[in-house]
Amino acid sequence: MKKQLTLCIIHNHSRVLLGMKKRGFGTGRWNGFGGKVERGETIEEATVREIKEEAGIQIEGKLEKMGILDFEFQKNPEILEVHIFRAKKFSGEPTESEEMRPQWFRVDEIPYKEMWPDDIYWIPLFLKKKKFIGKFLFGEGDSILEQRLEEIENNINKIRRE
Ligand code: 95L
Repeated sequence: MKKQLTLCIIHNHSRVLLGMKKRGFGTGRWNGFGGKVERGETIEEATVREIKEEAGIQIEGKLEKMGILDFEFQKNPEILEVHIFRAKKFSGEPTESEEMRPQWFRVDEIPYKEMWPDDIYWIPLFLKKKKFIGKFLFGEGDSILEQRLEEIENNINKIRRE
């Protein structure tokens, strides 16, 4: 059984908005904004809700679906299916929450060393507006044991995945 999660990065011109995770899973890393999809909610609705909760901003305009990545941890049989979105327009001012401290980064100064180790592989595709699917298996200390990442053509929803 897979658990569905969302991940949204605001990407506007030469900057991206990331958040320093202050508690829970991934504490101490710069993350995108997101979380669990709740019952009765679409993946897009969850994406909008989570970024409002975590960064205090309202997505305006379109959410662009960029990829789906499956994450598996050796110690946990549950696979996380993470739906990755790009948004450009928003209203409000990014504000620190109990969970996240938002900060803008220039796209050529993304702090990969303080991020999840898979980010260095797929964020460059994301920034080039390429769509992708993949899978990462993490071992001890979040080392990457296996990885698959492929760029795909449009229409992400029509791609059948194993
Ligand atoms: N910007 N990237 C993330 O926020 C990110 C990247 N990789 C992950 C891998 C496993 C996981 F559980 C979470 C993330 C994650 N939040």
